[in-house]
Amino acid sequence: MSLRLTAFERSPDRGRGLARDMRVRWALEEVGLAYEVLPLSFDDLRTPAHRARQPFGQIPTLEDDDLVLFESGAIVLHIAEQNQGLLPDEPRLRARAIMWMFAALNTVEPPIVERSMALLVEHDAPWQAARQPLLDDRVRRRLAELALALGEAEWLEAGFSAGDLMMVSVLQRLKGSGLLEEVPALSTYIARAEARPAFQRAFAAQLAEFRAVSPEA
Ligand code: GTB
Repeated sequence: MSLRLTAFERSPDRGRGLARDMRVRWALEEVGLAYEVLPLSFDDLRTPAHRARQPFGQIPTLEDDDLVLFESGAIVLHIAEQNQGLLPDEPRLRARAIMWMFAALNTVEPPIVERSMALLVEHDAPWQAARQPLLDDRVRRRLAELALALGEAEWLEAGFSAGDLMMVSVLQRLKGSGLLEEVPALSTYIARAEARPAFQRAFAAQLAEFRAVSPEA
């Protein structure tokens, strides 16, 4: 089996592991699969060769022998379904874990991405100052609801699953915003996930790749 992942050649996050290849690396490490990385520049993303892998010209993609997948959620689900360790075997428990993957991608990630895009690309817009508190509150609401669902538990369901992997990956984009710090239960949840050896290995790998092309960093 040969696995090849596409990632930014120079991630704009400068090795903070916030781009969506990180969740795939983490999943691969959790199940113990080796993979190679194809680093792509922003120009490479627009080439026909990459569009054939990813019609929207984005990373990540995963080539699993002759199977080509895009969409980080679909890729992590594929890894979790084909290997032991990220989804329970029992069908109803498995469905619950997959449900949390969808919740992360469809319910929690959109307000987080909208908020960070507003800060990144709309910061000079005349409406930005009035809109920002609204975007912050939308994120706050989701964080409070998620913290309530998590309660005192370590993970969203009985054991760590692809649902937690995806949820934590989505929440990490809020680091430094101050919003996570308002919800200590979620900060602890993220720290617990980041302490996993598989996360540590994935994080170190992407950081080493970034440093190799940006020695000044
Ligand atoms: N829904 C797709 C998926 O989940 O795979 C979304 C993929 C996506 O948004 N990819 C981004 C991309 O390729 C990189 S991850 N963008 C290039 C383009 O569209 O031209 C998003 C991202 C980028 C940078 C940071 N950062 O620097 O903190 C965080 C997240």
